[in-house]
Amino acid sequence: MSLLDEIKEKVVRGHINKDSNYPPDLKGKSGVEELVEDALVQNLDVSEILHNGLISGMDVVGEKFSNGEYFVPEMLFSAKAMKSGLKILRPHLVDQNISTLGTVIIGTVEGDMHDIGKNLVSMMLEGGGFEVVDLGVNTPTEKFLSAAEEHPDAIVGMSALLTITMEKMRDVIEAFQSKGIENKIFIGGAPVTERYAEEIGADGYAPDASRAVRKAKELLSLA
Ligand code: B1M
Repeated sequence: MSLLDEIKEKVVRGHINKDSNYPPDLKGKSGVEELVEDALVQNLDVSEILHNGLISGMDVVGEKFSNGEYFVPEMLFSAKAMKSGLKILRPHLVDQNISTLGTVIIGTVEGDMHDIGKNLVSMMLEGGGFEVVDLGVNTPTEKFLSAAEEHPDAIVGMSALLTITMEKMRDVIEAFQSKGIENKIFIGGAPVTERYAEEIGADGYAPDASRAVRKAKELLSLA
């Protein structure tokens, strides 16, 4: 099994590191942390580690949840394992020396607790030279509004992973419009599409973290 496949498998099993007790049969064996470190030592491409190891592991978790093989606790263990890997990759995704191109306010919409994708977008934006104001998860409309009022030149990014919570994006955009707040808004997240972005009047859509950076530059007329 390749190192990337091993990372993927350990994300699927939710095994963080050698000391983790979960799952019991893997205690004492390398987990996501050790394997991501190994991959970096072996000079594997950071983007490969991210996409073909960590993210593809989460895709399998999603399939297992859909077909009833996994429940919320298993998803949570996998999410923790994924985050432990992302933490190690972070310095490689974020170059601290790049000057600020502009500010991006970002948050996962109200009712939605998914933050892995949003955090990845934040990291890539920081790596791309943006200052990020991260509002976290379950972000009420008012919080987006007050952050935008505080940062009138910033662009606003919203993330949603649930079909029911993505409707909150529409509410936020309507609230911005009715208050005459003109910050540009872009959106993303697994159920979100370009067409949906157009429908609700968002200024942009990005399907993944690297294209989120491109979109942010485009919205600030930097691309
Ligand atoms: Co949830 N969950 N979950 N979950 N979960 C999904 C999203 C689901 C698709 C699983 C499934 O059924 N196959 C499903 C949603 C179905 C739907 O509505 N269409 C689902 C469900 C149903 C639920 C609950 C309702 C389960 C329950 O309680 N019965 C519940 C809801 C809780 C809530 O939010 N209120 C729930 C809970 C959870 C956990 C807490 C256990 C955990 C989240 C932990 C965390 O985030 N801290 C979790 C997880 C881990 C998932 C899956 C397995 C993985 C999500 C993930 O992190 N992917 C997910 C299935 C899946 O997506 N395969 C699933 C990896 C991440 C890198 O990708 O977030 O898509 P993603 O981000 C991408 C792009 O979308 C994009 O860039 C990122 C990187 O390329 N992107 C943006 C994201 N935001 C962007 C913003 C941008 C631009 C691009 O601009 C601003």
